[in-house]
Amino acid sequence: MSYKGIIVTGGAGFIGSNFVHFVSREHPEIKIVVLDKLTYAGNKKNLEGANCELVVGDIANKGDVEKAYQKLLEITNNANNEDLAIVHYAAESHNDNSLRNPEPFIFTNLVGTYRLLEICREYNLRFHHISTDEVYGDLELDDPNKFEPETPYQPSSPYSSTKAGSDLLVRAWVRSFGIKATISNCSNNYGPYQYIEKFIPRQVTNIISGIKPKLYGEGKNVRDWIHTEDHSSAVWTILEKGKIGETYLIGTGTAPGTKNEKGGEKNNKEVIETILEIMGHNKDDYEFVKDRPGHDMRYAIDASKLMNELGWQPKYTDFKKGLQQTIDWYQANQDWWKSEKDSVEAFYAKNGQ
Ligand code: NAD
Ligand code: TDX
Repeated sequence: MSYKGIIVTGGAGFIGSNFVHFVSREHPEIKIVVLDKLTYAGNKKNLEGANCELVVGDIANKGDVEKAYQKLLEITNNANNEDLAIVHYAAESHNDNSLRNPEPFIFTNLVGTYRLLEICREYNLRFHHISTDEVYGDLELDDPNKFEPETPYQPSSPYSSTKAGSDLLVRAWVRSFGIKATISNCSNNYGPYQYIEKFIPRQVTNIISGIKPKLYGEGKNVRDWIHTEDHSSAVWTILEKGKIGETYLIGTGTAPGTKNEKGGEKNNKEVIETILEIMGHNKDDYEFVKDRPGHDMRYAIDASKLMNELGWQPKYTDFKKGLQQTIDWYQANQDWWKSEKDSVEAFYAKNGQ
């Protein structure tokens, strides 16, 4: 499948903007409209150098969604709807925020996804829904199983439950209305442009700012890290070769018992120690803070379906190298995050974190 134009929702956020840069670079002939509300997590600067049109608007607002579609028609010279797609990244994405105020999660993640599905239904547009491994709940540290597309949903937080709900809306719209949609559930991303509330950029910018990194609980929780560039190439592979109605898990690991079984799995303590080491500090120069309520213990993705059926492979298999590049980016782009640092830390401090 080839496309003449795509709408990328949430394209001014972390993963969405990395995807916009990926498509601009790898497929410059494709026209891109970014539909983004520019919440605290969205930043126009993330799109500098990318070839795209930004429509500032809310995915939960029918008029704003229609405006983005009209803009796409305009810049593709009225391409046929069969040649157009919506790639849906926009979300309220932070678990800690969802524990303090779930309301925006309901509007953006649920109502917003509904609005996009409806416009796809009206104009017969291809839809790809970006979701998360968190919909599957969590695993024990010693559980021999990993998440697979068929794993039952068991979300823990307001964030993950609204993402789970949005996935179910997509499945229902495929079955009931024949929407041409696919879903991907990806593990934890790292890389440039990630807002500094999230684990890795928070700790990197803490160290640069002379603040000790903060580890929730005992630091034993495991996340399955993937570089955002690999996430982008996986989404592109699904857009090109994915089967309508299917769910693909995106991660760097394969099935239990196979060679790449461990994928990007690392506990938070290991990640902090690696960051400190790369940045030339003592490995134990961090502090433990109050745990997150309902904190998921472990995520682990089996991405063999994507690898075997669609032939995708990750490129960033050396976590330390990817982390080094990410740290370099935050060091070189202090103007991008410095003005936000105090308010983000004040917010965490209020919560004992
Ligand atoms: P982010 O918070 O960095 O960016 C979200 C973007 O969506 C921002 O640009 C924001 O302005 C925009 N947005 C929010 N509400 C909107 C609305 N109502 N209308 C239009 N735009 C709106 O998020 P991220 O980390 O880049 O995550 C992107 C997607 O990937 C999300 O769907 C998330 O669930 C999913 N995901 C994230 C991870 C991860 O590790 N961060 C892993 C797996 C899946
Ligand atoms: O300061 C911190 N200290 C700490 O120990 C922060 C901010 C987090 N943590 C822990 C909590 C998690 O175990 O680090 C781990 C990662 O935390 P987050 O960056 O908040 O990510 P997580 O909750 O795992 O969710 C992320 O991955 C799945 C994204 O934020 C989601 O959008 C995505 O769906």
